[in-house]
Amino acid sequence: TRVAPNAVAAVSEARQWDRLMELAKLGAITGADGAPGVNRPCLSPLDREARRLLIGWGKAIGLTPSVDALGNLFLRHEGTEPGLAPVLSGSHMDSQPAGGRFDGIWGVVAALEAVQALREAGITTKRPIEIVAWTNEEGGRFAPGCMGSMAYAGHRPADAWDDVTDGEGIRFGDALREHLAAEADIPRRGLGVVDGPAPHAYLEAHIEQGPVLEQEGHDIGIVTGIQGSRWFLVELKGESAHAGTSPVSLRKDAVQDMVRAINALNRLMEDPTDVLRFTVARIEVAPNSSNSVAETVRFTIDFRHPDAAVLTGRGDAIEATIRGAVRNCEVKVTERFHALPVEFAPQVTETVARAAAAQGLSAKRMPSGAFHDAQFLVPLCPAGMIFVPSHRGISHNPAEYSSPEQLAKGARVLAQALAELANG
Ligand code: HGY
Ligand code: MN
Ligand code: MN
Ligand code: MN
Repeated sequence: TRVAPNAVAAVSEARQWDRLMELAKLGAITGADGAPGVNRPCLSPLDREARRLLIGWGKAIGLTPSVDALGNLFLRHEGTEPGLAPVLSGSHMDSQPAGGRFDGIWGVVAALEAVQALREAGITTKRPIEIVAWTNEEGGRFAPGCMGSMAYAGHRPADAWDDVTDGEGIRFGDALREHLAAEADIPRRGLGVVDGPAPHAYLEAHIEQGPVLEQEGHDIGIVTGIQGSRWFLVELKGESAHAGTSPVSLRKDAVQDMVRAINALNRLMEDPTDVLRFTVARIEVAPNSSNSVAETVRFTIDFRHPDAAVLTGRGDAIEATIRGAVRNCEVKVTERFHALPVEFAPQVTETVARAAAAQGLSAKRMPSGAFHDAQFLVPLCPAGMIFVPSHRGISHNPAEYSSPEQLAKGARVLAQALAELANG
């Protein structure tokens, strides 16, 4: 850690920003009010182009790329003791359909920036450091999210999601096979703790995606943990009918039953303290015609809470609440994601706190409302996260913004923390 100051100094604000802007061209979209965002789905050609850019930058400084069976991408910085368990640092490169230029991808670019700074400062680390880009963190194209990190951690079998389809009916298993074939030139590696030892530690840099750090004027978030999340898919099957002739009393109207179900769920999820998060944001209706009564509806539920008892209690009541509210349709409820709340290890959070303090940065300990791949590393090794401010807390929106300076401060804390963890 004594050597870290020159690594910190070697972090380049401009190089990190330029790389992020280069990556932001891949899948660039324009949001409301002209906001520059990205739509870079996992396992897409755009995703592969972004990965090729990253691999090129990594190889240029002597890092070794590899890919595992879920397509998780690693760039390895060798340690002086190569046999030791590595320190892992990274995030995800896939984005929301109307995503921002920083969610996930900054954590991968920051890890590269930190490792590059260490190497340029001539700092060797006892342990290897591996930069990781996890497959499908967002769950936007294929639900659920965090497939890459869940499979790496042995939390679910690697083929658990092969039959999940995207909006065009493409199977995840097929998209993954095509992706791996397109990256056949990159060396293969085993799948995490399924095929090998656990990492020594994991540290993920990520934008806050909330308003706290900016509102309170802090540079760094020392993330203490992540709340729990549960995702459900609800499928209602009624009967299509003529909007003009069919009597309402005889209808099996899937949209009307969806409204009844959501109203009942809103009552179940009431929380005057506004801690609980309940979101319905993806709805598919068929036949989706203005004058045919809806035959089927599929809608998603995203339910989150920091308290495991509430996550279980209210989450387990979701299906019965829907069945009690629906009048005329058949109901099918499938749970697609269940991530328990996690607390990060003091060994990592204190390393982050010390680095921020050493660099004279204002830091705040805070939980994460967003889920992250780090959630699935917690059972394997000491894990933690570093946040930087998000302008007005906007994320999962093209207007998402963090400044070059804010991102550079995060990368400097990451560089110092990685230097310490990789020599521990
Ligand atoms: O939804 C989430 O919390 C993550 O940002 N994908
Ligand atoms: Mn993210
Ligand atoms: Mn996200
Ligand atoms: Mn994440």
